[in-house]
Amino acid sequence: VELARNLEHAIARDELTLVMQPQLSADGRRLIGGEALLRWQTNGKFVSPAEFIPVAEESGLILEIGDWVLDRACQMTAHYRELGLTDLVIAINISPRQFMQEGFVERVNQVLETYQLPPSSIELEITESTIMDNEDGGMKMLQELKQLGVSLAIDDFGTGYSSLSYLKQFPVDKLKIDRSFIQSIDVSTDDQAIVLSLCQLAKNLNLSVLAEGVESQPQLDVLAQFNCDAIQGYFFSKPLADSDFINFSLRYL
Ligand code: G
Ligand code: G
Ligand code: MN
Ligand code: NA
Repeated sequence: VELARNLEHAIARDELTLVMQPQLSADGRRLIGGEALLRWQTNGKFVSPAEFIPVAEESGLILEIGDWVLDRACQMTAHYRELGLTDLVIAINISPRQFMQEGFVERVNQVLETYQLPPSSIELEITESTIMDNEDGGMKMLQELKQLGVSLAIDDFGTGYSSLSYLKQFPVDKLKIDRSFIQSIDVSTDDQAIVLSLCQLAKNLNLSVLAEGVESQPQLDVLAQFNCDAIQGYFFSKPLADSDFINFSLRYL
C-alpha cells in the first residue's frame, strides 16, 4: 500500500529513469538495438521493477507509467538517431493493461510523430499471455500495431501458453527466448533441446530470434551453433544509463 502511494508520485518527483541494455548479433559484431528497462529510485533506494510493476499493474498506475516509458524511450531513440545511430531498434516493454488500453495504437502513433521517428525504429515487447488473455482483441491489436509499422516481439517466449497455431497467426517479427532456458544451456541437454527447437520454430515461421540473459562464452557458443540471431545479456553488457549506452553504441558505428 505504501509502495503504491509512493509510486503515485514517482513521475511528478522525477524518480523514474530508463536504462538501456544492448542487443547484439549472435557473432557479437553488430549492435542491433537496446531494450529500455525501467528503474525507480525513491528515498535513496532502488525498487526493482519485478516488485513495483505488478503493483502498478494492479492499481492501474501502469497506464500513466507506461505512457511515460513510451515517451521517454522514443525521445532517447530520437537522440540516438541524431548522433548517427540510425540503425538501432529500441525495444519497449508493454504491460497487459497498456496493450489493451483504449487508443493505444493512436498513442504510439502520436509519440512517433512527436519525435519524428520511423515506426521501424521501435519494437514493442509483449508477452504471450498478454496477447492470449485477450483472445480476438489481442490479435486485432497486434494487427493494428503491425500496420503502423512498429516491430513486434514476443517477450519471455517459452514461459507462456500460446499454442503454435496461434503463434503462426501473430503478425510478430521476433521471439525473445526467456532467460530461464538460457541459464544452463551450456550444460543442460534438456535446455539445449528446447532452445534448438525454439530457434528452428522461429526460422520456420520466418521470425527473428533473440536469446535473453546470456552471461558467458559457452552459452553464446551453443546459441551461435543453433543459428540464434541476436543476444542480450550480461556477457555483452548489463543495462546501461543513457550516456553509457551512447558511448557503448558509438564503438559499433
Ligand atoms: O530490469 P529487470 O530485470 O529488473 O526487470 C524486471 C521485470 O520488469 C522484467 O520482467 C521486465 O520486463 C519488467 N520491466 C522493466 N521495464 C519495464 C517497463 O518499462 N514496462 C513494463 N511494463 N515492464 C518493465
Ligand atoms: O522480462 P524481461 O525480459 O523484459 O526482463 C529483462 C530483465 O532481465 C531485466 O530486468 C534485465 O535487468 C535482466 N537481465 C538482462 N540480462 C541479464 C543476464 O544476463 N542475466 C540475468 N540474470 N538477468 C538479466
Ligand atoms: Mn523485455
Ligand atoms: Na524477457
